[in-house]
Parts: sequence; C-alpha cells; structure tokens
Amino acid sequence: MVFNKNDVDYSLYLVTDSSMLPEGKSLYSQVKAGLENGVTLVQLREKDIETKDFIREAVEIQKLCREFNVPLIINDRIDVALAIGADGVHVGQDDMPIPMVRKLVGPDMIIGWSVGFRHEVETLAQWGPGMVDYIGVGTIFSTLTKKNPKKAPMGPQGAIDVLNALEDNKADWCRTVGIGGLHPVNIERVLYQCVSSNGKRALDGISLVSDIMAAPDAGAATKNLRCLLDNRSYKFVNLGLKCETVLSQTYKEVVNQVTSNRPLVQHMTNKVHQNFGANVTLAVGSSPIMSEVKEEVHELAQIPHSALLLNTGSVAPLDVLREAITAYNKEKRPIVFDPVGYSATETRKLLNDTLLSHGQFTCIKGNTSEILSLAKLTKEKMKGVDAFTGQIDNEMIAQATRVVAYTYKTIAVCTGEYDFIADGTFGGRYYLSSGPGLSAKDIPCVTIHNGSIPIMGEITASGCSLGSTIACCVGGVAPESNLFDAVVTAVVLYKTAGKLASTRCQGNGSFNVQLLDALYQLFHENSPEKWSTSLERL
Ligand code: 3NM
Ligand code: MG
Repeated sequence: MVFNKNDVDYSLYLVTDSSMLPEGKSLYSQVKAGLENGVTLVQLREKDIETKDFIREAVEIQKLCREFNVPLIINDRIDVALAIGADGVHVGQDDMPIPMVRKLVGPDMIIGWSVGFRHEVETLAQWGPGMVDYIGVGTIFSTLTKKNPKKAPMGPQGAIDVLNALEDNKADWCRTVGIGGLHPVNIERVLYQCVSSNGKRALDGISLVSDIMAAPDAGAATKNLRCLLDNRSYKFVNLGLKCETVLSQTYKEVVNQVTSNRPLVQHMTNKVHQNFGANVTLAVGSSPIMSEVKEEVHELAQIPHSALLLNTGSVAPLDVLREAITAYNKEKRPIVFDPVGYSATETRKLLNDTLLSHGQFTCIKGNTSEILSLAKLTKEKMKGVDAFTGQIDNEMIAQATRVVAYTYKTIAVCTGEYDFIADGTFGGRYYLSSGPGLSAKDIPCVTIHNGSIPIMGEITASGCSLGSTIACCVGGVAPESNLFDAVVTAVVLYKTAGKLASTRCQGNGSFNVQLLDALYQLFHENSPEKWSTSLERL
C-alpha cells in the first residue's frame, strides 16, 4: 500500500484478539464489520499461534485492510511484519528495543510503542523523530483482555501526565491512542478529560479490543464508537460562563427553578455532616436522602432532578461509591465531589484519586488545603481536615482553583474568606489531536467575598453543607441550564446566609441554628438584589 505514515488516521484503532470471538463469528468477519463501520487502523495481535498460521491470517487481514485503505500493524512479531510487508509494528516495553526495531524495519514502517510513564516519553523524545511514530497510552482502566497486566490502571490523570510529557519534551511528531478498558460508557469522558495542560494536545484516538472483537454485532458496536468520536460533545455538562450581566436575575432564576423542581439530593457523606447537611438541603427547598446502599443508586439517579453529593470525610465502602458515580454519570445527573482532607493521609489521597479517575464530576469543592494539594501546588500535609492557614495569596488560590477545574474538566470551588470558582468544562466539547488551545490560566474564574466570617470555621460541617447547597442548585435547575450559574448562586446564597447568621448569633451553638434560619429565609424570600456578596471576574 502506498500511504504516507504522517497521514494515518488514529481515531479508531482496532486491536484483534481471536480468543474472545462470539459464537458464529470469525476474526475476519469481526475485523470486516469494524472496517465497514469506521475503524481506521488495525493491529493483528496473536499471543498463542504458530508462525505459519499467523502468516496465513496476516495475509488475509492485510488484503481486507487494503480494500478499505486502512493500514495494518503487526503486534510484536517483527519477522511476520517484514515477511508480509505490513504497514507497521507495535511493541511493548518488554519487547525488542525500539532502535533495533527501526533498524530492522527501515524508515517507512510505522512503529508503535506501549507507554505508561513519563520517563518512557523522555526516552522516545531523546531518540527523536524517526523512531516511534505513535504510542499506546495505557492501561487507562483495568481490563480483562490483557493477561498478566504489569501496570496498574493510570486513569485519565495518568494519560494527561503522558500527554504533558510529550509536550514538555517537544515530541510533536508522536501520535497517541488511549488503550485499556475503553468502552462507550467511559470513552467520551476519557477524550474530554485527556488534554495536555497547555491545551495544545489531545489524544489522537482510542484503541480497543473487546468492545469490537467480543461484540455480537461488531458493526453496530463500531458505529456507536464512531459516533462518540465524531460527536465531540459530552452531554454530561452544558456550560460556558454565562453568569449574566444582572447577577441577581441569574440567582433568582436558579432559586426559582430549585423551588419548582425540588431536587432529590443523595448524600454519601461523613457522619459529622449527615444531620446538618439534611437540614441545609431542606432549608434550600430540596429533599435529602442519606443513602449509602449500592442496590438503590441506579434507581435514585434515574429520578428527575436528582443529584449526588459525594463527600469523602468518612466513607461508604469503595464499591458503593464507585457504583454511585457510575449510576449518576450514566444518567448524566450531577455529582458534587468534596474530597475532605485530600492530603491529610496517603490513604485519603489514594481513595480520592481512585474516585476522581472513576468518573466525571460536575463540581469539585474543597478548602484551600484540598484545592492546593489537588492542584499539586503544595506538598504540605494537612493537619486533620482543617483549611490551610499558612501564608498564601489570592492569586495562588485562584490559580489552584483553575488548575483543578481544568484538570478534572469541572467547576472547581475553593472556599475561604474569598471563595473562588473556576469553570474548566469547555461547555462539554472534546477534541482529537489538538486540544482547545487554552491553558488553565485562561479559563473563567470568579471570586466571591463579603468580609471575613470567622465563626464559619467554628462549627462543624459548614464547608460540607456548602456542598449540599451546591448539589441542590445543580440538581434543581433545568437540564439545559448553565451549571456554572447554579454553582455561583449556591456559593453566593450560602455566603450571604453565613454573614447574616454571624450578625444574629451569640456563639457557635446559635450560629448553627441561625445559619439554617438564614438559608431558609434567603432562599424563600428569593430577593437576591438584597444579598450582600460581591462577585469579581478574574
Ligand atoms: N494493551 P480492551 S491494554 C492490548 O496497556 C492492550 O498497553 C494494553 O483491551 C496496554 O480494549 C490492552 O478489551 C488490552 O480493554 C485492551
Ligand atoms: Mg508485546
């Protein structure tokens, strides 16, 4: 085949496996169905086969691929690739070293390499162009397809690290495909989240085995994948900074919608927060349900206007949390994530990172310690779960909030005397090959202030209950609404209530009660033109 290896379309890369074919299907028929419906690259991967049989199969599949003008890559077996004149080879970290592969196959053949870590990218960058043409970035999620996996799943965050390493090392010639456990339920999210931090690079495609090879209808499966790749719009979010010129109008509208829709807010939260959070939810016109039952998460997620508050202060078992994330993501219902004490211990960090890689969150809310450590801007351990008290300026907090929003493609909220809210959602758009161009420092961010309210830090669960309030607002607005506006409204409402309560209370006992009363009053009056906070766009 005459093709320019620089023009290869990596968007939908099928890797074969003859051990998982459904009854009545052959390797040939599955690959053909894939090619007919939008597969752009094929890799023949046979782990247990005699050379003679591999060659016979490779020649057959090569003929098929040529009919569709799609390149054929051979896994591991450089001899087979050379013997049949394949278009490329793919090797792993434990296979033949890349410089030797290149020497054997010559300059024109595509070479692919499995990469999971930054140092591997540094190596390929040192080799320079002309060695590795593309990398399989993985394993992204756990998969049963690869026997004896040697790497732990990296999640989208690990893939972002690899993309960043490519950018940092100026390896602009190297294309990328994500691989490992990719299925329609997570592909949009992976494409959406995996963008280098400078905004310049996104994945060039996805590579997968079982979703097509094991599909009873491989044609339909491929068509579905093709749709996800071509749509480029993640319907989970529906955003873009609107935050209308007349802010009080925006707040009023959000409160009106919450009032008429009365969202059900499922709380998976810590024991300290449970009772107060339920009362705060009621105060802002919503219904709380404090359920940590795995069996009912899907049912709850299907209720119109449901939302999930996931607070990791003291937690339900991991499988329950993961199932809840899966359920709310599946129904495209909002999740507010509160990574309590993110960096207080290694255990908490690991738990939170595991959850963050498991799903898409509408909003991530934390105090300065949590947001700074999520943004990797501080290595300082938190003492307990209290907010960071060291010297820190607002510019740095704004930057950390933007980094968290950008990294997790979410609306990030950092609480403190000044609250910061950044919108990293890009309106749900996602990209192949080149990213949105903007980096974290370019995304919208606002700060909200109404003077210091020290007593806010003297009661338990005040931060957690802002999480409840946000969940009520993002759950309560109409699905086509701007969720950034909903988050801003929740923060402004809560802050105004805090201020009002602080002028009415006599100590932290009555502050608790006054805070609930103030929320109730402000929400039900719904006269935001009287609210005391100021909002500044940064
Ligand atoms: N390589 P599925 S993961 C062949 O991480 C392969 O390098 C991987 O199969 C890597 O799409 C993998 O069925 C298997 O999860 C991917
Ligand atoms: Mg190999």
